[in-house]
Amino acid sequence: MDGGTSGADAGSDSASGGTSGGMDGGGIEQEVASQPECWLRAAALAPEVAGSLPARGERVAVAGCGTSWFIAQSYAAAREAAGHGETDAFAASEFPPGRRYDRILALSRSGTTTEILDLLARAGRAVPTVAITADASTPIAAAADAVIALDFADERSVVQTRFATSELALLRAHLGEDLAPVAGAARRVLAAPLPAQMIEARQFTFLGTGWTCGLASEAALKLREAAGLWTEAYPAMEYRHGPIAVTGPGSVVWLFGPPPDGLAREIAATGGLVWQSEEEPMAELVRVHRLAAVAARARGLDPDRPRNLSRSVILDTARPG
Ligand code: F1P
Repeated sequence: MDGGTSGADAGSDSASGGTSGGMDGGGIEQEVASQPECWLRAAALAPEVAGSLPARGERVAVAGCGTSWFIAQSYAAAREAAGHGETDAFAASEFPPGRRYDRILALSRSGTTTEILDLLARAGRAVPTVAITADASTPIAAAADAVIALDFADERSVVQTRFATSELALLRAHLGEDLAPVAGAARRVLAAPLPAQMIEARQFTFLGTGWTCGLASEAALKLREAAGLWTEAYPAMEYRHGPIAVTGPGSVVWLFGPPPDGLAREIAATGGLVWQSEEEPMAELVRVHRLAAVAARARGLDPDRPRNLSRSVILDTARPG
C-alpha cells in the first residue's frame, strides 16, 4: 500500500504499520468491542418479537434520523432483496404524507428524537407502528403501538455504534439470516491491526450497493461525528459520476463489497487508497468504528463527545425560529 495507491487487495488484514487491535480507551472502544455479543443477543430475540416486526408480504416504511436513518436504509434494501416485500426508508422529517403502508417501523436509540415522535403522532392509529429503541421508558413507547427495547445495547457514547448494528442484527435475523458467522467476522475485525494510512488519511469516500449503501452512509457519518473528518458516501456505480473528482493522494475509497468492473484500477490511478475487505459488510463497519475512535484521539478529539452533537436531537418546537 506504499505511495497511497493500491489494488483491490489492499484490504488485507495483514497490512503492516498499523495500530494494534487493542480495546483500550473510553466508552466508545468498549461499546465497539462488545458488538459480536450484542448482535447474537439481538438475533436471539427475533422469534420473541416477530409478531411486532414487519410480516412477509407487508408494505413497510422504515424511518429514523442520522444513524437510525442509515440503518433504516440498510434494512429496507435487505428486506426487499430477501423477498419479504416492498420497503421504503425515510429520514423521519421527509416522510411523505398520504402514502399507504401496512406498517411503519421507527428506529431511535434515544426514543426522544423530535422528528420520530412527530412522525408517530402523525401516523396515529391508522397504521400499525413499531419502534426499536434502547430505552422503553422514553416517549417513543407511548407513541408507537409496539416497542422493542434493546436496552443491553444502549450506549454511553453520544456516537452510536453497537445499538445501531444490534438493531440491524435483530432485523436481519428476522429476515432469516444467521448472525453467528457475522459475529465471527466482527471478532476477526476487532483483532486485526488498523493500517496507518487510514489513520493519517485526509478524506474518505465509502461505496456500497444494495443493503450496504446504508452501511456506507453510516460509515461516513461515524468518521464525521467522532473524528470531524471529510467523508462522503455513494452507491458504488455513482462514484464515477462526479465523486471521483475529490479522490487523490491522502484519500481512502472504502468499498463495502466487490467493486464494479475496473473501478479499483481507476481509483488507484488517482493516487487514492482502495480499501476492499473480504469481510462481511456489517463486520467491516466495525473496522470503521475502530478507525473513528483512533482517528479522533490522534487528532486530539474525544470520540465519545463530538463537537456540536448531543445524544439525541430534541427540537424546541414551541419556539419559532
Ligand atoms: C439519532 C441521532 C444520532 C446521532 C446523534 C443525534 O438519534 O441523529 O444518529 O448520532 O446522537 O441523534 P436516535 O433517534 O437514534 O436516538
